[in-house]
Order: sequence, then C-alpha cells, then structure tokens
Amino acid sequence: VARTVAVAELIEQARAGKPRAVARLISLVEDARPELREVAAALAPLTGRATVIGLTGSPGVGKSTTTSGLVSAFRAQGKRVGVLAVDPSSPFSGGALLGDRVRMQDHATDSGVFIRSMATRGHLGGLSWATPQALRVLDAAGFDVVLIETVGVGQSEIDVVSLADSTLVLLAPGMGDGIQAAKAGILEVADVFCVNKADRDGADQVVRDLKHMISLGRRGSGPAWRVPVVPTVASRGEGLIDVVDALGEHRAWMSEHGELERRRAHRAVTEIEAIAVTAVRARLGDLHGTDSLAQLGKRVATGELDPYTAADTLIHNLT
Ligand SMILES: Nc1nc2c(ncn2[C@@H]2O[C@H](COP(=O)(O)OP(=O)(O)O)[C@@H](O)[C@H]2O)c(=O)[nH]1
Ligand SMILES: [Mg+2]
Repeated sequence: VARTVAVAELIEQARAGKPRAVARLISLVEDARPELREVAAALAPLTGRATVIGLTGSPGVGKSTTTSGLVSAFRAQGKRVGVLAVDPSSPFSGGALLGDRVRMQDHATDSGVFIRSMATRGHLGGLSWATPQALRVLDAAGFDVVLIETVGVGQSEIDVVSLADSTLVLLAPGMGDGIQAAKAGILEVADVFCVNKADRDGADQVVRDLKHMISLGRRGSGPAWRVPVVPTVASRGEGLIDVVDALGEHRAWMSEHGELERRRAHRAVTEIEAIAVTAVRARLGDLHGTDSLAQLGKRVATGELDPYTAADTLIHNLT
C-alpha cells in the first residue's frame, strides 16, 4: 500500500514539473523494478499529448548540436521539452566535447527541460528497450515535445521511426551521406531532412541530390508527404526555426490524413510485441524437464524430433 502511494505521489510531482520525480520514474522503468507495471498502468491515461520527434544520422553529423538548438527553439515557444539521448557518444551520456556539454548546461538549469541519456543498449536493436517507457513518463509528466536522439547505425534509425511521430534525418556534406542515405533506406524513414554544416562546401550539392532522390522515390497513389530538405548550421543556430516549421507542417499533414493515429497505433503494436516476446522468452527459460528448451534441443540435434514439432511443444507448454 505504501508503494502505491509513492508511485501516485511521484507521478503527481512529475506532472508538477519536479525533475527529480521524473528522473525517479524513468529509473523505475529502466531498471524494470517491481513497480514497473503499476507505473505503466498509472501513466497510460495521462499519455498521448506529447509530440515525439526522432533525430537520427551518422556520428558527428550534428545531432546533439541540433537537439540543443531545437530545445531552445521550442522553449522560445513556451513549450516544455524532454530529451532522450540513445547514443553512447552523445554529450548527454558523457562522451562530450566540452563545448557541447557547456551548451547543454544552459538547459540543465531550465526546469522546462529534462534531459536523460538511455545508457543501456537493449536486446531489441539499437534503442534501449526502456526508451518507449521513458517516453511514456515524459509524455505523462506533461512535456509538450520529446526529442529522441539516436545514432544512425544499423537498426536504430528504424527503431526511432517506430517511436517517433516525426523523424528528422541529418546529413552533412563531405560524409558520403547522400549515397549512404539511398543505400540505408534512410530516404524512407525521413519525414524531414536536415543538411547540417551548410557552412561547408558541398552542402548545396547534398540538398540537390536529396531533392532529386526524393522526387524519384515518390510512390503510391495516396496523398504523399513531400519530404522537405532544410539546410542548417546547427552550431550557429541557423535554420533551426525552419526545421521547427517543417516539423509543424508534417504534424499538421499527419493529423489531416490520419497518419498520426496510424503511427501511434503502430508504435503501440511494436511496444506490446516487444513486451510479449520478452515475457515469452523468460517463460521458455523457466520450463524444466523433458519439455525444456535444452532437452528438446538435444532431441532435435539427434534427429529424433523436427524443430517445428519441438517449437509447437514449447508453445503448447507455455499456456
Ligand atoms: N561547421 C559546422 N560544425 C558543426 C555544425 N553542427 C555541429 N557541428 C560540430 O560538429 C561536431 C559534432 O556535432 P554533434 O552535435 O556532437 O554530432 P552528433 O554526433 O551527431 O551528435 C561538433 O564539433 C559540433 O560543434 C555545423 O552546422 N557546422
Ligand atoms: Mg550526439
């Protein structure tokens, strides 16, 4: 009973803007503490308000600098902003250049900003498995905008897409990004492109290449969102208002076309699936005796049993 009170109180304090309560709630879910389910149930009716923006791109392209600039831009609009950084090299997780850290410290003293690095990389690809739950905490705590920064390697940009309402993909000149973008299927995941480091040679060419690829990539007969390409110099704060505008337009477009609901339902499906698969895997490990995974494995290895029958036996024994 005492625990119930504590959770309710924590949530109340988090909603009142107390950063320590927000941090404690995220720790609760991140550490998968026994209170996790109670927290999840209490948060559910409070969620669905926050605008979730994912940022992805190669290391060094300027994600953290852009994130910091976007925080300032949204704060100027009076919005409360949460940041989840899922990047081992991120300033928020300590691998920072001094300048970046100093920049983020401006926000650290602002109670309208909450920054958290999701330290652990989970088994579900690039994003920590706790990231969706941390997102729920920030949403329920009343943050108007949540920015999720993740380094664009392998699976993580896909993961961030499944979490975000809008995904911002950053490229920069001189990084071979244009070609990589096409290869990595990054074209499909971007709702808005930033060509950062537009103060450098070759930025115009990257913008042209991207626009060309976008025009080629158009498919389907339904109403299509025309992905904007925004040049930025994040280190000087240039172009970030244009990014905010582009994100606003994307959101309006999604609302108009039912895309926001579709994405959020998809997000929930991914989340439920991950939780269910984790639970199933844990229960598989709990099976003992002749029908344990280990014993079935031995029988399949010797040819006594086929793997499909073995899998059916496992699933049957779970229920
Ligand atoms: N010239 C230039 N440098 C930038 C720009 N934006 C960021 N940087 C620098 O690029 C480096 C990497 O930036 P960071 O935001 O940490 O990249 P991340 O790894 O994608 O998060 C830092 O030294 C930044 O100061 C820009 O628009 N122009
Ligand atoms: Mg970074």
